[in-house]
Amino acid sequence: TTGYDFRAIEAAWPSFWAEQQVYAPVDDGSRERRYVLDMFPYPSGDLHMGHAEAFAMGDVVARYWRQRGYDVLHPIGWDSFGLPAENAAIKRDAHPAEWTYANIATQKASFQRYAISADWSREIHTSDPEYYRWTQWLFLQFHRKGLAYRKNSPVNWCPKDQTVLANEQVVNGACERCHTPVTKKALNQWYFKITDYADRLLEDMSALEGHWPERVLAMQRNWIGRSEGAHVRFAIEGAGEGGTDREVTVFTTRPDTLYGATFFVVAADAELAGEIVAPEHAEELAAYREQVKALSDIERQATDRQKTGVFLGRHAVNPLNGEKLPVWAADYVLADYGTGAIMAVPAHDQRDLDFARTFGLPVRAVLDTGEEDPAATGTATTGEGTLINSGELSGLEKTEAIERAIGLVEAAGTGNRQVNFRLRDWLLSRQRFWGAPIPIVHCPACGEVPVPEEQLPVRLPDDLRGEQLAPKGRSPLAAAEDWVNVACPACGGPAQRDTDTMDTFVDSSWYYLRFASPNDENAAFDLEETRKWLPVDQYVGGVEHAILHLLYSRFFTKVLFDLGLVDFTEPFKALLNQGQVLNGGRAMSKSLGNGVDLGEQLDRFGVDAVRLTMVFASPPEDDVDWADVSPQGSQKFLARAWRLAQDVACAPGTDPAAGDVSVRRAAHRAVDDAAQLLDAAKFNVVIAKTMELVNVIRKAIDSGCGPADPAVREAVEAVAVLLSLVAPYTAEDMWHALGHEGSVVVAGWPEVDPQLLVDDTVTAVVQIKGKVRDRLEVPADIGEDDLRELALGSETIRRQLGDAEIRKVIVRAPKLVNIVA
Ligand code: ANZ
Ligand code: ZN
Repeated sequence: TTGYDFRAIEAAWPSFWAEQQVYAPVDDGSRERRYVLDMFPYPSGDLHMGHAEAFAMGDVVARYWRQRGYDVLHPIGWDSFGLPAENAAIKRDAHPAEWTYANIATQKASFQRYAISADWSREIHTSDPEYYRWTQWLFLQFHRKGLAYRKNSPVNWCPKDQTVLANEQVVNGACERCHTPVTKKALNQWYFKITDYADRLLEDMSALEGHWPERVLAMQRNWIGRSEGAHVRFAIEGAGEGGTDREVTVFTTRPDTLYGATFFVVAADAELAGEIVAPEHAEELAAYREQVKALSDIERQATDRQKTGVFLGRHAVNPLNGEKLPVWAADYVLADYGTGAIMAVPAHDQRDLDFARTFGLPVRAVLDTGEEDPAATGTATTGEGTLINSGELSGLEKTEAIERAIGLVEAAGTGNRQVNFRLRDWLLSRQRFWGAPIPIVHCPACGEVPVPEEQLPVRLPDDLRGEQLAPKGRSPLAAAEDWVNVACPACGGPAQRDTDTMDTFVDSSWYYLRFASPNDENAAFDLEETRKWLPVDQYVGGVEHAILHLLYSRFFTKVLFDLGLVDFTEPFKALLNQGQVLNGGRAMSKSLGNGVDLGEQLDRFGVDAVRLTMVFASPPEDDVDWADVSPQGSQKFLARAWRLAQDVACAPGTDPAAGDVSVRRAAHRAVDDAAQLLDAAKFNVVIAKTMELVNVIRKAIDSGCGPADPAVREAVEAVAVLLSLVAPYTAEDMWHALGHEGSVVVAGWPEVDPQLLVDDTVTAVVQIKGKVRDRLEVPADIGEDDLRELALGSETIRRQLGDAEIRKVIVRAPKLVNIVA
């Protein structure tokens, strides 16, 4: 790496970039705008290898688009509310803000060293009152629309964090953050009505097809979980008031199997179970419910678990055939899916069959699928087939029977076609301190009263710290009496603030809009500014956000569209999921002791070498194994590229057209390939192409046309621009060594001469017995075999030869073929 001193280079350029304001959009309407966004970081400590990868990828896009002449918005900010800050504050007897803003200062310095081409003038913090004021304002708009509501229901409870969790935050039955098994707790909680948007969230995905990773779309589709079927109403005998019947609706995707229903199940924890149970079975149900409480939804639905349940002493009447089915309560039926009650068809549903076999309930096949009898095998039959034992449905194919059954119940007034979604409303309240307070006052006289907009923000008290923030099962805000007790905004009487704070996913559901007008004091975001910049053209972030953040943001955007606050319905046009950085094939972790410290890597190899390594290691969506890569190699390559610029520096440039044509071809080809590869997000291949070009130039300088050739200068300039996407310091240094005054950041993408992309060709002559019969355009470097094949395959030649026997073919590539027939 002779002469290449990355430390000196890193020291040389930051002030120049700051002076030139190269990363701020021009914003004068003279150019097409593009918005590139990396999922904003959580200020958990210092920058780590994961950030280094993700932000290197997003920066390639931002820097590339700038070179292509777009006006690029590439902002950055902080997702700065959340539990880690609060836990740290409890431990250190501090206020969460102290920890948070100290971390931000550290990380920001690292981001700047890492030379992310972000416009820092638009920096935002979700924990600033200037920001969360608008989070609260948005909550109030949702509330006004009936899209934010409170209900009492069993919710996911993390016993360690002592707070509720959204369904999306429960992973395999455990808290996604601390992995503690999640339990259920009945609580009065705030929800956003995302279920109202289930259909649109699903339908609008068609516009994302091809621009978002397919697996993310699949995960969202699955999470939304649209099922087509029917609601069918059963009468539960004697379960109504005064011994009358009570109607209970089930959701089924298989109304064709109505004749195969042999029992009826309600979710043990649904209120319904308690309401319909016969008095003599009530005690048994209560005991069973205690047992169910401790289980997670995942455990409850695990297929390998022994089925449990209790008979409720009631019977449900099948509306199609009048048959009486015993009613059970069981935990494999979930209270919050469908209607919380099912008709059980053990012959064709494995869960029902397992239950039937456990409790000796009858099994009746109603679809002949050609498979073996489920009652005998213990395996439910789920294939296609023809209906049997099913009255008027018998003889129909499954899909016809589904339609007919829906028709029958609809005609009888005992049911209807129904689409059901797995998606639940978004539980947004948290019993923790470090979040945006919910701007509602509870008044004994007026009920739920929104805090008037002009009183926003409802600020967090700043005198709570340390132990006072420790989780106690209710929000720490509840203990701040001065803060809690307020006059009711409606009647002026004594009232109390809502003491919960919002899920931090609320903060991140709209931050991409705030970047359009980050300092607006009169609005969450400015409609005109969002029109200019949004939707985001390229979003970059980890696949761990496939459901939570991305689904919530899509929901927010649709609500804001309906409120007339934005005029688009999808926030992110294109999404790139970068891979993870591994070490030795495993994710880096404390327990494995395989963590790699980013700062140390930067000190050793330099920023550019680390960035280049990240990008070169693999396609952006693949993982990078740090044990397999070579930052040293990257550094050597950068030194090699850098030396080219030093060699050319002393040779003043003239018209490149006068230069060596093979060097020119190589450069133009590389630039053209790079553009296509960048558009296809194959960043790693762009580096490979740049390396090839560097080799070509080095040869030309040392043993070809020499450093003074204008084609060499042109090619080295191309290298500097290509490198500016990944190695900003080195590229800037090269650019100035080449005699430029401005920044390489805005040098502009080199213009490609299409004529230089055409491969060299020559005309080959094909003779038959010495007479010229055809001429072929062939590559100048064609081999003998290829040329022979081309000649013999030519239409003209085949016609001329007819049936004549070929005795000999003489080939002199690339110019001559002589056929002796
Ligand atoms: C009768 C039936 C027969 C069913 C059959 C399936 C197969 P998806 O596709 O996920 O929407 N179900 C309904 N509500 C439920 C709940 N709360 N907890 C557990 N299971 C529930 O599944 C819909 C099917 O799951 C419904 O159709 C119902 O069982 C069951 F051969 O009804 B089916
Ligand atoms: Zn009041």
